[in-house]
Amino acid sequence: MTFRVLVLNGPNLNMLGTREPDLYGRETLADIEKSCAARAKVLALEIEFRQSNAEGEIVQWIQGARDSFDGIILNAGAYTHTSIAILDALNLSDVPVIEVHLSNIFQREPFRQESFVSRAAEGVICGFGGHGYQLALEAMAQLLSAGETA
Ligand code: CA2
Repeated sequence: MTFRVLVLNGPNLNMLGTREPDLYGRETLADIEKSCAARAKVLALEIEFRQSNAEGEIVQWIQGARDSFDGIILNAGAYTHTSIAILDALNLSDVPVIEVHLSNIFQREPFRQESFVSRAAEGVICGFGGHGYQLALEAMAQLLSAGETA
């Protein structure tokens, strides 16, 4: 069975690779998408990779995931720390969620150390830059195949 995973990226992540390389690395979001596609192939996952700066669009994508995807990997950007709407959508989605951040949010400002997304996530991967997405794909593959046999 091939599992389908939706990889969602929130506001400003389309700017990756242009500024603040010390914090977020030099990879662009397109680079991260490419390495995710390669990793997904090895893991026999089908992925769809999307980015939006709009909270409502992210909510709609999460709502739609229920019917079309088996899991969600989410870097909600700054909405991580503010959006109850995204948290509610994740709770309604009925699929496993893995939260990813490029930076180690726990080493940063106090307001970044709070995550609404974490309340709905199976786990959180942060601080490994773009490689964190690949770690999340591995964790998701394992989670979904374990669920299949349980
Ligand atoms: O570490 C992460 O992945 C974050 O989700 C990134 C968000 C930030 O608001 C979260 O607290 C942690 C910000 C993404 C901003 O991306 C930029 C890309 C290039 C230049 C500047 C910012």
